[in-house]
Amino acid sequence: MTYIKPKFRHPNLKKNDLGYTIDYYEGSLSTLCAGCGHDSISAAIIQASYEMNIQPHRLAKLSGIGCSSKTPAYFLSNSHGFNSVHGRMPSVATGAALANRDLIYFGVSGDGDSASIGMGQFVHVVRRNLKMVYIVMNNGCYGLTKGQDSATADNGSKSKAGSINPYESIDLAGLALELGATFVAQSFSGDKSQLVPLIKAAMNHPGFAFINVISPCVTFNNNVGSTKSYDYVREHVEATATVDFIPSMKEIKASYDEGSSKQVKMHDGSVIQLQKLANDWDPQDRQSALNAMHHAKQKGEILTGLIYTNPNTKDLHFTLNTVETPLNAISQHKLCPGNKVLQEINAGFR
Ligand SMILES: Cc1ncc(C[n+]2csc(CCOP(=O)(O)OP(=O)(O)O)c2C)c(N)n1
Ligand code: SF4
Repeated sequence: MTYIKPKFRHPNLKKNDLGYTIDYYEGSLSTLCAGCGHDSISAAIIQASYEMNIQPHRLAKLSGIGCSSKTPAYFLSNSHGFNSVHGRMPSVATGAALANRDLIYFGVSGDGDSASIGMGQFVHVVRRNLKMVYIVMNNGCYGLTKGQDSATADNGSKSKAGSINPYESIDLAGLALELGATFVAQSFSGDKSQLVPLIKAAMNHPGFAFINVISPCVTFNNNVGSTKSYDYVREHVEATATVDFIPSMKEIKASYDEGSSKQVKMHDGSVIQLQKLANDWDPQDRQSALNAMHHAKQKGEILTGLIYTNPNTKDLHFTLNTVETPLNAISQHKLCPGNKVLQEINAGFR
């Protein structure tokens, strides 16, 4: 098999506002199994970045280890990237973001990467409210190491080898909500029309934006009895709302029934337009979002869509009162102002 992607493209491919066609946002040829949900998520990231007119060099992709963490090689090849150690993506993202707040930080992880070895890092990046998009490609197993149950595998779910998972699962979206995340969404790799606007909204969120995407592993966890298989997820998906992301400056064209429609205005004037399916749920009320998640779990449903957001959040840079200029653009004189200034700072602590 060759990993070189053919360069042939239709000459009439549509260009975005920056003059780029969608292939400019692609990566190298995927080496994942044919049908893997992760490839569909990469396609949604490519689509969202193209439609949002993202300058690829303004974005940094970060990941840990796993089939999911390999995907940054398959999207946005013109962006920055750092494939870190298993479960350690959040600390690399924190360091990079604190050094340069001018980039969009896009983290990709797996359920093994985030809910087992990386759990300690995950919870702290949520509570610190680092401004980044954090996507978990959740297949309920360790795909890369041949399909062992992960901590998000549902209690009672059957593995391909026939064993039943005896443990309670960790609900990463619920956990993020409890820890104070201000953007929590859930989706399915097979629902691009929902996933693309969610990714766009997440990229525009001024704090930590979490998207848990159920992403079936066709090789190790797509069997009858698995609750992360394509068939099971399709039968149990329950959307909170249809989602549409309208960038600032764009006219809102769609009209919705009063009562079921909700607009969430973001800091830059863009709007998340939701056509709600559940009347007792308010995406800007954390308690109602938690209730909606608990109800769905009781009914054995997978709640998808934007579950909660607070667009008026303050991120880690605000909390730490950091400088606005990226560290690599600060002059040597300012970074190291000399002994006299150091003495004054030390005197201030006495
Ligand atoms: C420190 C360390 N421990 C264990 C491993 C072995 N390992 C590699 S990937 C992986 C789990 C991958 O599962 P997940 O994050 O869910 O990603 P998937 O492959 O399912 O997309 C494990 C345990 C490792 N690479 N490094
Ligand atoms: S092993 Fe599973 S998660 Fe890994 S590429 Fe194959 S289908 Fe995807």
